[in-house]
Amino acid sequence: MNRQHLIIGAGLSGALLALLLARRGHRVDVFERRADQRIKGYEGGRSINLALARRGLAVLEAAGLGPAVLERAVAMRGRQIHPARGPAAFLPYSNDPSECIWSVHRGRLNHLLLDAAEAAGARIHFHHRLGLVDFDGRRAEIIDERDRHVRWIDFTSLLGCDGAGSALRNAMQGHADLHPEVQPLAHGYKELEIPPAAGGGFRIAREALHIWPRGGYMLIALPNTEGTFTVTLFLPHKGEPPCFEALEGVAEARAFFAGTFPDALALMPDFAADWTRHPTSSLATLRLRHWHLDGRAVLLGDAAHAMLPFHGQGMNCAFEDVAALDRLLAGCRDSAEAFAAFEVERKPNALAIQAMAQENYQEMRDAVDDPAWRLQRELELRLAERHPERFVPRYTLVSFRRTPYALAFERGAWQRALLAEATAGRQDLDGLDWTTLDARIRAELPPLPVEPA
Ligand code: FAD
Ligand code: 8RB
Repeated sequence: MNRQHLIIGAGLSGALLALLLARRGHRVDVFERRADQRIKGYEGGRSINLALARRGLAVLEAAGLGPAVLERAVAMRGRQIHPARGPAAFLPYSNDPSECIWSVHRGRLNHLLLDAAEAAGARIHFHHRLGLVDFDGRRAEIIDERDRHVRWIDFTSLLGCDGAGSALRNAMQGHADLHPEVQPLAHGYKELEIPPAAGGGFRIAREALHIWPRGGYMLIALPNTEGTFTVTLFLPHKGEPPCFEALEGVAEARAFFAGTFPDALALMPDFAADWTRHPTSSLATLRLRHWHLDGRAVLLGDAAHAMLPFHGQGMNCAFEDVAALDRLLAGCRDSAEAFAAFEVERKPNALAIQAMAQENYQEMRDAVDDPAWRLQRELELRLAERHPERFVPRYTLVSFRRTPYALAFERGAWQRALLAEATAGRQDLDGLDWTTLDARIRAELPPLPVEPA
């Protein structure tokens, strides 16, 4: 059957989906609004990195790209906490050295995916933007961004990989109500950079995700292979200072950093230039009731479920979406059936990771200083040792396992309630009733399936 699937967007999910569908022998055309970044260089030369977790890596490995991706990745084995006062502290994510998240270069990862997709036969049309869609006639308006030339292209189905501002989603919404719900975060973000040390090399610990938690806001830094760190400040847009509105001038921004993140400021010689050049951007969670229009169009990745960044799972979730859609398209009778099954499978998981991403902001920016929180972590570790197949910390389920997000969320909620209850009013774990705790865990948490390495 000559199915004409048009993929909209050649970002992370579009490029990977093109690769998988082309390998299955589909004719694949991808339309990407932007220029081919392999020619011009990414983000104006800026190093933007992403945290790749087990579930995202598993999809890349299945596509045969594991070694190429990991070759230039930096392992992040824990949080390096930089408190307001006192020395930095390293909190490992796991006792198992294979359990780490990987900092990967967005541009390089996208190059790799595009090269592989083209090698598999996909045709990627850069400078081509989706405009209007005639869903009844199954024709899509594709606009050449260079000369505004417009073509109408016939399709069997449109696969929406066009990101948080999805044009396909807007077109679908004009045809049938998807019931979109946008939940903006009152905090925005700005990116900065720590350059390499004078003789090359890293100016702060290399194999860590750095966090400067400050209660109402935070600064983070992820390592790049070249010795640089991409730094992100998360802060309220407006209101009681500190907020972005009160830091419009670079002098105010520098004074704020000098008072709040003096150690980080000392590592950023280009602070003033970065602060003025890089925009302050917004964050939001997007939920849709419907992800597809029968067999004619489907949304995946950020287009379907943009999320907050605080669990580092947007790309990982998008890659899982791609793997699921590829499997369902191959296994179902037609695209209507595949898209419906895709939505049923993925929507509960997207909702769960969106909720967990929201929660993890609180956790990153202040919980680390709280003695009650630390006692719960201590108990969590002890219970995980006693029941390695049952009591697995939620962070581990999300980042180092492929447990469906919805199940991680559910088990995490149960575990957290137990931790809170068992440590309530306590200073330490002395005299805990381990027998009862063990019994409750055995009764309520079935063993998790063993995952392939
Ligand atoms: P995108 O990768 O955004 O791709 C969308 C593509 O569609 C783009 O190439 C765009 O040009 C194209 N497009 C848009 N409109 C049109 C149109 N009308 N016609 C044609 N093409 C169009 N996730 C993680 O898992 N870990 C992280 O650490 C992490 N860090 C992040 C850091 C930053 C600064 C940001 C912004 C995001 C981060 N994310 C991270 C989230 C992750 O980048 C996204 O979830 C992921 O890229 C989603 O993939 P996507 O394919 O849906 O969208
Ligand atoms: N999008 C990340 C984590 C969790 C780390 C932990 C958090 C920046 C935009 Cl904020 C953040 C994590 O709990 O210890 N893993 O990976 C990545 C994160 O931010 C990325 C760099 C980011 N994502 C818009 C900005």
